[in-house]
Amino acid sequence: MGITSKMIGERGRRQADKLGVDPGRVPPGQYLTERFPVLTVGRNPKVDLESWSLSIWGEVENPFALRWGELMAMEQVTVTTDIHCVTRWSKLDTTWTGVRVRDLLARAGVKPTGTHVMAHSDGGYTTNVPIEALMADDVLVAHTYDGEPLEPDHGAPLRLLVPSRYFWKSAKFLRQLEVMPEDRQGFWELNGYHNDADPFTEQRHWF
Ligand SMILES: Nc1nc2c(c(=O)[nH]1)N[C@H]1C(S)=C(S)[C@@H](COP(=O)(O)O)O[C@H]1N2
Ligand SMILES: [Mo]
Repeated sequence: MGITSKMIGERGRRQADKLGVDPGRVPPGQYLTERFPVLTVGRNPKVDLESWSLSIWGEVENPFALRWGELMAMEQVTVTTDIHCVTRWSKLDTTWTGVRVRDLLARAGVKPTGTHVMAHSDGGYTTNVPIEALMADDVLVAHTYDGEPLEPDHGAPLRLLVPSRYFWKSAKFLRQLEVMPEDRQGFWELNGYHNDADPFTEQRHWF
């Protein structure tokens, strides 16, 4: 008999038990890792912070682009949260610093017609998230992990962090947040991953 999702999930819960943390924090079919695996389609982009910008556009009243210094001048928050990758690793208590996506969207003024956001990365990676999911306290555009600037492999200089969804929704090398009037699928969503990606109900794949 092969390794099943249930067996892996039980491993994750046993690990949590051992660590003295609530096993309910480990979604079904996940195991805990202390490492920080790297999953990137293609190469890391070469980034020049002088010409770098983050654009918020689409169904908004005031589209804008922030240069690096302007982003850093916004309110910075640090969150500690768990992350879950569809390849079955979860990492507890990861600490990130950046700007709340909620604040960026408020500054842009989302029109009533805006329902979803497409995150666009340097290099063409995309992923879609409902606006509602981006309003949470722990959803950031993050530039710092564990007190250190993001490493290139983890998305430097800036990545999206959406802890409530499988980690492919947390686009690395983030450059644009496009507010959309309807849902549209991103890179992995078009390639068979689930549109919604809730780890706790194992929304891994469409089929
Ligand atoms: N731009 C970009 N962002 C991306 C990816 C990617 O290939 N390109 N991979 C996603 C996937 S599938 C995962 S699991 C996480 C991995 O983040 P990590 O490499 O920092 O662990 O990044 C997500 N964000
Ligand atoms: Mo992933």
